[in-house]
Amino acid sequence: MSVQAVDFRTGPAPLSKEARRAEIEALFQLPFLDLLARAHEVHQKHFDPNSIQLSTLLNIKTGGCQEDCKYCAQSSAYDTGVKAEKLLDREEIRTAAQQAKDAGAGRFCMGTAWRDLKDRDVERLAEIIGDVKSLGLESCMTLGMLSPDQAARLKDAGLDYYNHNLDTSPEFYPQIITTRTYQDRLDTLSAVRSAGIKVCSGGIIGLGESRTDRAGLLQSLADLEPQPESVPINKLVPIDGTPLGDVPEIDVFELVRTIAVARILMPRTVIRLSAGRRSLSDEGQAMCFFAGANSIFYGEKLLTTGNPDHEKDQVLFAQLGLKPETVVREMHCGDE
Ligand code: SAM
Ligand code: DTB
Ligand code: SF4
Repeated sequence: MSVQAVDFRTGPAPLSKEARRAEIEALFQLPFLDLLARAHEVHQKHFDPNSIQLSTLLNIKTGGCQEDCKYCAQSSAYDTGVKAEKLLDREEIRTAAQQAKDAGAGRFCMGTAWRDLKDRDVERLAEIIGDVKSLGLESCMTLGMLSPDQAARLKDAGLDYYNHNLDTSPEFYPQIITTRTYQDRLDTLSAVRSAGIKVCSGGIIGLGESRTDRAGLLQSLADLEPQPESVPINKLVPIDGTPLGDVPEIDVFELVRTIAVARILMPRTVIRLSAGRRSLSDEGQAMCFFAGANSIFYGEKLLTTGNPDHEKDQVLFAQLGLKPETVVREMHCGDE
């Protein structure tokens, strides 16, 4: 029998990527209730499990995107009925941010259907960030690929978070997007991190990927150093006209498992139950919160599709005893 040599100065050799992937898949394979119990224990240790962070999303530039993301309503490659529009006016965005704040949101997230940020737009976006910050909201933008200089300028303007998703595993990715690479996405995340902006990065489940791909997505996210402050887990919202418009819906237990594994792998990260809540029952959402989700998109619209309205979410919070918080803070336990 061969015995792995251990260097006693450095401890056992770190696991290979393949071995780590196998460990993550083994978490997915735990009996459902055991997995939930483990995830909830981690959640309780790091967060108040009854607190939930609320982010409101506004599409500030709709449609006409040159990328070919197979799930997306805004790609010009597919006929989805979404028309291309101009960047919204500063005043319109400020009004929407004020309304989000009045409704109880703590963060205002702005998205553009762009492949990448153009230098000519940077100063307008900097003004918009200033407006959102002046209302006392956290700011987040998702504008496609960013250069290090652009990220530094957005940081100067006061941007708190940048959202840029890895979407799926590196292996499955080329089946979903061909117009930019996984490495392009990692490069943008690295520019964001170097600029000192907090990283929001997650993915989508229900694209037709395997469980190994879901494990691979979480592995890629958990391997970022440091790990993202925010991880949105989106359940595919099927869009007519896209190549994924009629893929079979993912099982709710698989969504809950994905959130639970994310919570175990990224104990200090705020995990957002993102797109797809309209297709979940209240009980399904409650399981996601128990498994470790502690943030949602709050407000009746995502980018081009619907989301539960404020009133419906407020009823659910009351039923579950969840306290909406503008900022959910990780508790320092000092033992890891
Ligand atoms: N254009 C920018 C980009 O892709 O980086 C920013 C906006 S983009 C719409 C942000 C993310 O939303 C995608 O990466 C994907 O994870 C998620 N998303 C888009 N369409 C979705 C859908 N139909 N269902 C679930 N998630 C979706
Ligand atoms: C994220 O992870 N999910 C949001 C946000 N980041 C930009 C987008 C969800 C989009 C859902 C489909 C739509 O409304 O077009
Ligand atoms: Fe464009 Fe973003 Fe949609 Fe991809 S996800 S097509 S980059 S708007």
